[in-house]
Amino acid sequence: MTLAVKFHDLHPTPAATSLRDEILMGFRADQKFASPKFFYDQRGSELFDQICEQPEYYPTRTEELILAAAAADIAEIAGHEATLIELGSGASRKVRLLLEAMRPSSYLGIDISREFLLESTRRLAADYPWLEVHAACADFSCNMALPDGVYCERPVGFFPGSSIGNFDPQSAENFLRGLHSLLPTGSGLLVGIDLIKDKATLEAAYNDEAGVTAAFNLNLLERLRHELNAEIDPRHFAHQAFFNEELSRIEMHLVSRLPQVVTIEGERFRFQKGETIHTENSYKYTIEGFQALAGRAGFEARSCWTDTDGLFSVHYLERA
Ligand code: AVJ
Repeated sequence: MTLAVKFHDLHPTPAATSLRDEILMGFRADQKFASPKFFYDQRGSELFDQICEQPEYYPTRTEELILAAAAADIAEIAGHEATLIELGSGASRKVRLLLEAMRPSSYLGIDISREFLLESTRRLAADYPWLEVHAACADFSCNMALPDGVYCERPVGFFPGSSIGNFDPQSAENFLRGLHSLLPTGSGLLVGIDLIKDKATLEAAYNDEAGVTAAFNLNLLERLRHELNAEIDPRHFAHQAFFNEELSRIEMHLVSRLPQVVTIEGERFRFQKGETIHTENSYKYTIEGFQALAGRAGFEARSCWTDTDGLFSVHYLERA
């Protein structure tokens, strides 16, 4: 019995220079922006976990219900002894719903947040002694290779939580096409996709009463203070999240509460009152819309499961 997690450093590793360069580039733009991948420092990953427990944030609990109900079906399609590869594994909680039914021979968790990844994969290894557990710290939004020694004949990708919604549809398609060239024919890809629904439900999920999503959004500025010595006061910004119906996406912004100048790495950035930093997009799809997108990237829709209210969907795609 081994509790050890085999750790792999993947290329590209999420480097500090990427934070600096990408943040500066985003702040220089007319519409200031920051990639949502920068939310996930240690504190941000913890806050995201708390978001998942908020009553308004339906995606997590709904996807967990769907996965629990579909686990046997999924196992039947995927077969035993697969290598389960989770992209953006975070707390590695959802995968637990699949492990007993699927009995994969190994699990690889890939996440941008290194310490968080190590903790959660160690817990996983302790709880499932029969499972070979690997961890790789990587920014999978860049082109990525799988680490040596993990690769097996039947990889099944696991991309839950509607994380793919952070990409715009064209980038999501390109991302899937990247996985298509990485995976052998017949590989599976299990993807969670949040569905288009009424505006009130969508907007409540990103404006929870307890203010956890606001804290998550504002924590980005704390990160810039700590890691880039930014002179920026989080109290001078407000959380904003709304559904952009035309583009079918939730947009999150940090709104400047007053005219101000902030400094990052010695560079000054002016904000007017009401001006925003665009921090996240979360695209919502119809089932047909997502299947068409996956099809363009070379993945065939094998199966799709939803909850009775049609809030969320889980898709089993097969690399054609
Ligand atoms: C991890 C990208 C799926 O878009 O719902 C949750 C992130 N941001 N609340 C989402 C998030 C604010 C989440 N994803």
